[in-house]
Amino acid sequence: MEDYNLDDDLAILNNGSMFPPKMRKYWRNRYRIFSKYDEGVIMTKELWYSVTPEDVSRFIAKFLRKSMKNPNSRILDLCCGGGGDTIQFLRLFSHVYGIDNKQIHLDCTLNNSSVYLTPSYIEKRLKLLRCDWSYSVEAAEFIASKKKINEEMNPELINCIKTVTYLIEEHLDIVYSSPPWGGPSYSDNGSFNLDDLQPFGLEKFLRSILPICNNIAVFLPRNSDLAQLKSTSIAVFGPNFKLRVLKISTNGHLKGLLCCWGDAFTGIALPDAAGDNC
Ligand code: MGP
Repeated sequence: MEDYNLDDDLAILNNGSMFPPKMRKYWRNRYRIFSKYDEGVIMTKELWYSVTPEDVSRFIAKFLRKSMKNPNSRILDLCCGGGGDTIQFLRLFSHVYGIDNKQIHLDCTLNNSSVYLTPSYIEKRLKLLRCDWSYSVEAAEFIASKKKINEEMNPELINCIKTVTYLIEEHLDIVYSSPPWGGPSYSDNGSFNLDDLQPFGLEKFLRSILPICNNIAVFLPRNSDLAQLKSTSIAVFGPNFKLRVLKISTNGHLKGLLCCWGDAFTGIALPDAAGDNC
């Protein structure tokens, strides 16, 4: 930790005294983020401000599981980060896939999952894939064109084509994502512009997921522009779009919006949240 570089979002940050002032709230909240934090959780600097707190991810996992009729449902955690959501999905879903563009984050997801669950349980249920999703639209177009991969193509594109092909064959039931919002300053300018999500704005992000699944749940900033959410839904799914928005609060404090597009989520009663504070 002596060489810790405060500018490096991918540096491991698990020492409270190293936290920059603006990030100390995350360190103070570490046991709300991971109740088993002291049992070996590992986080990068970027993960501290983007990971879903445990009570929120437990609620999200219960709601998504309730939305599925098939007991062997398959869920993809796209941009799985430090695994906060992946861990809760693993408890309730028999097949969980995690994608991130950074190997260090996949390593954190695997490590943090093993703090909560046994290695054999994780091995049976979890598949982690490193993939840069910013190539996914190009990858889907390539797959649709039925062209053959040429080894001179960009290696990240080739990897993404292989990943998307694999995901199509796995017949996913839900794709969930809590994508990067651009860091802690997301709430500085009043309403959040959904074009600022990464790796794509919301419209392109939803279109990038549709080739692999029709049920999509995205965790979005609490200050998201709701008019833009509606116009984006119409642009992608047409005027009869099915969108369910859950406002997720803990202790009366709004944390974010769980936005769910697809038939699976309509008419599903909310799970009992009393024990989860959501
Ligand atoms: P926050 O607003 O930074 O914290 O994030 P909090 O505790 O509400 O701060 P306060 O000062 O307003 O009291 C709220 C929640 O949003 C976090 O717990 C994360 O789950 C989520 N979150 C925050 N950021 C910056 C991101 C992000 O970039 N990506 C994703 N996916 N989630 C984020």
